[in-house]
Amino acid sequence: MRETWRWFGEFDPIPLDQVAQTGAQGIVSALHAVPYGEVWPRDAIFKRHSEISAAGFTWDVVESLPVHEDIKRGSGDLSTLFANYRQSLANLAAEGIKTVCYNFMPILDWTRTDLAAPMARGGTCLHFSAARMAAFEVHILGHEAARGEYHSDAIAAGDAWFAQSSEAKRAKLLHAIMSGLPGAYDRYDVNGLRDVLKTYDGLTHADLRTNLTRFLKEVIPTAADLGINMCIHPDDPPRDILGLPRIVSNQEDIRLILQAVDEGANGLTLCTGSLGSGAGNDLPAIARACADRIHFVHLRNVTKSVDGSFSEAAHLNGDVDLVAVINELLEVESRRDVDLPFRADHGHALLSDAQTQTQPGYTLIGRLRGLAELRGVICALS
Ligand code: DNO
Repeated sequence: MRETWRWFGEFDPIPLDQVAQTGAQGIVSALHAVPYGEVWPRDAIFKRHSEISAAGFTWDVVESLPVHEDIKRGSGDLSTLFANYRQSLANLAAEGIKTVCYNFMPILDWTRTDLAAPMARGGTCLHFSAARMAAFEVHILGHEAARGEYHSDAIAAGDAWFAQSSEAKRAKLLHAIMSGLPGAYDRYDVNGLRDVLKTYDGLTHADLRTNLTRFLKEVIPTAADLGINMCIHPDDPPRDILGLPRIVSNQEDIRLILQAVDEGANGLTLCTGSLGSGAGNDLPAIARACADRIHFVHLRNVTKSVDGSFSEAAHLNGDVDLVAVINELLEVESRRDVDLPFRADHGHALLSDAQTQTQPGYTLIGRLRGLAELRGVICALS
């Protein structure tokens, strides 16, 4: 398995010469400053690639080439957006970058309610409290119907939290929920979020699936011609949120997507942390079932609670059996004769990490710890 490290370019306070000391060989990066829907210019790709190469790395994966919201909503004439996406793929292929990750989560990317939850022995982790998410949906956004979407314990605890929460705590919660979008993207305030949510009013799971299939039919043939493997990232958390449908949350969802355009170029980012926070998801089984179509791997762990909450755990300490997942992946690699790029996805904020304002979860020491542990597992199993 090929060790990679996510680097946010100009938005990353961790320079590549420090990343080099982690031992990772490849970089996962994106042009975060390009607005969604616009073509990634060839010269900007070249510049990023040169920086990465000059530091002694390969640029192995693009994460992400974002999909414009209009494509997810299926609204209006999408021909320019599809053409732009294809052009970005062509520009990436011309620079030799052949693995492209994306997601199809409406509006938000990953969602947490606490970006610095204290851990027992020091350091902090990212945390999703079903209670606070429920409080946000029900009380702050005013979506009474959301009560039906959460475990009764989470609803009760969320009501109690809201009743005693200060304005500052509510603002902090909004900030945490909005933090999943790296780079220069829109952050919404409560009214802005309400407005953008309205643009998805009435969109069902079936509609979103139709829109994803349409997107795949528009871009996968081009990707295949260019030798690019596309790999969809699962929903995080793998459940509907804010009343928005989500369609990449479990093994059956993934099966439908891979089948919708049944070609190798239509693949999966196996994210053990995102899928791992879904109660019914068996990660080694998903790895086995999707073996031929996994092109990129995020290794991360979570500890789940019955009410739907979860905390990001140390890479080898959570509910997901990462040793078993890695074992499956090593088999996939030998059968397909590929070297799958993986990265230690997220890390705790440990030791001096607290002094550097990184993208949430993308710490130096926490991820280095995760990578080192995973490297040990891979080495032992191989
Ligand atoms: C979170 C990441 C996601 C991922 C996108 C891919 O840390 O795994 O934000 O990059 O969902 O499109």
